[in-house]
Amino acid sequence: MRSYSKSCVYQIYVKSFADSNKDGIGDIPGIIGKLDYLADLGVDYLWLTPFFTSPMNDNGYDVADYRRINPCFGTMEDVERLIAEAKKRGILLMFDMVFNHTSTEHEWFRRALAGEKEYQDYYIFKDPVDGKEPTNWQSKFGGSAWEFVPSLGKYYLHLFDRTQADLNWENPKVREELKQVIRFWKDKGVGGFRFDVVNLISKPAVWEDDTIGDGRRFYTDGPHVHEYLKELVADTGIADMMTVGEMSSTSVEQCIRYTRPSERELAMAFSFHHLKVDYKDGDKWSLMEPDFKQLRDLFATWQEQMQDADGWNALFFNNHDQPRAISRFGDDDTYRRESGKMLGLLIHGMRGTPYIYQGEEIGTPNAGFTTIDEYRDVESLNYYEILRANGKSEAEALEILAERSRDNGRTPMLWTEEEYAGFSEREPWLAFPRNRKGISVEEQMQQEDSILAFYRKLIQLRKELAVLSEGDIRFLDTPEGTIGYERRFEGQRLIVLCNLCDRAIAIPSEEWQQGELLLDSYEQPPTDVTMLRPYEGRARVQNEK
Ligand code: TEU
Ligand code: CA
Repeated sequence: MRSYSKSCVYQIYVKSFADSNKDGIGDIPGIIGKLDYLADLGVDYLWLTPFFTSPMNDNGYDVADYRRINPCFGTMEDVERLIAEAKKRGILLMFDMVFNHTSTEHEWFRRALAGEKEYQDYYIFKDPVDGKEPTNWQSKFGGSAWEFVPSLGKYYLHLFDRTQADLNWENPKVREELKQVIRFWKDKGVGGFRFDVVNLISKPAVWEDDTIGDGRRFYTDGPHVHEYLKELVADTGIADMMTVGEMSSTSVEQCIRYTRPSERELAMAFSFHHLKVDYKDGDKWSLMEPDFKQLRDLFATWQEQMQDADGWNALFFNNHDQPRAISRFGDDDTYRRESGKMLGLLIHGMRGTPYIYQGEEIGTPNAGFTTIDEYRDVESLNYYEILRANGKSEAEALEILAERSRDNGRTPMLWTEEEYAGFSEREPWLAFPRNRKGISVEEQMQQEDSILAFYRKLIQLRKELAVLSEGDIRFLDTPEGTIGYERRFEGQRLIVLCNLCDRAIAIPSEEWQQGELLLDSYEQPPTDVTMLRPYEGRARVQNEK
């Protein structure tokens, strides 16, 4: 049994959670003011997106100093107070360690630019090849992954924005510096860590063009990644802490190695294959309806194979990089309540540790932006230009952004129905979702059958029902458009059935309709148990005598 099998993590996008000093930007004191809400929800960990010193070109994922607080978010005193106040309520903090790259404003990079050889070796500087970029690799935010520095006559690698320079993990000094950062925060009482794109840290020994892709196959789950992780974990003593690695374009086999307790790497991993089932030909910027058969098969593969090999999944539909699942896979209008609950049940019923992203628990929809000046995200702004340059009309490009932009998940938290949603008392840095009527914490606190109340129950049940936290999982052969699985533990069986479509679907098996109805995304219990209503999610428990 894992110490975190009964736990639930709540992710806070600091910039958009709660603004205490009325400057339109969420901050650390704002979070302190909401700790009672989070304790009442029942979550065990808070993962905070980066709030360290940063020029904010990628909203803090471009760190200029890992030990200092960006003044727009507060002070070190605020952070220490947050850790202490959370602890009083039985909640631990997880900080976001962005160790694949630093901001180009980091002191190490500045010294590298100034010509200090020692610091040039902290990054990946390469000579031009035939007067051009060393390889044809592409940045994940569009354009080349190499930036030329005329004063040095060299290129540096940046897998993300040009102001996010990739660190050279081959250099033991870099690894030691990063260990010091972990020790620093661990000593402050932080309860866990999230590691940003940590499966990209080990770059290949040979630098070559990618003739079939953007270069990712050379550095994803790279040659020394497991070695580096083991070293980082052992030397900082975090093997038994709550840790999660963000794994970009990874495989089940790799995630087994990252998370199997005997490997002493990480507690769990985020993988993203299930969030690409609406990408046409794997391209995020080509729209397609979600393929629910593929979604079901991906869940089945990841759940069953990780289980069989003693791996552990982080369970999630939403984060700060994703459009809102309720708008993507549910119905954020007519069936908002039913589909919001159903998607919650689908995630929380599985084997792993569930993550809730702020606003998910009240069914926050996509932003609904219709003009380019409403967007803030560097990736969205870059891709808008790329789409336009590739011949898309303004309307087409905006339609794609409305579905795919990361800003969909970054709109400020809807606490109340007031003009500034109780988030701030002035215009926030990013607009609220266009469609927000009836969607607020205040409103849903009053209702017994709200999405919020349902999430509270899901979190509670994981603590009470061993079959949920410890049970084995097996996927059921349910009709297309539905996803079903069973969990089993010590004579108890839990059956979860979810309908992802806007029409009723017949569920043939008698055996799945038996037992006590534990949860239903509809307020009224089913009249015909052999049917799943539109967007219905249903969980039953059976006890074998
Ligand atoms: O994200 C890594 C990442 O590759 C994606 O989620 C990315 O946003 C998407 O693939 C683009 O289509 C992490 C952070 O979560 C993200 O916010 C940062 O921008 C990124 O790393 C760089 O630090
Ligand atoms: Ca503020």
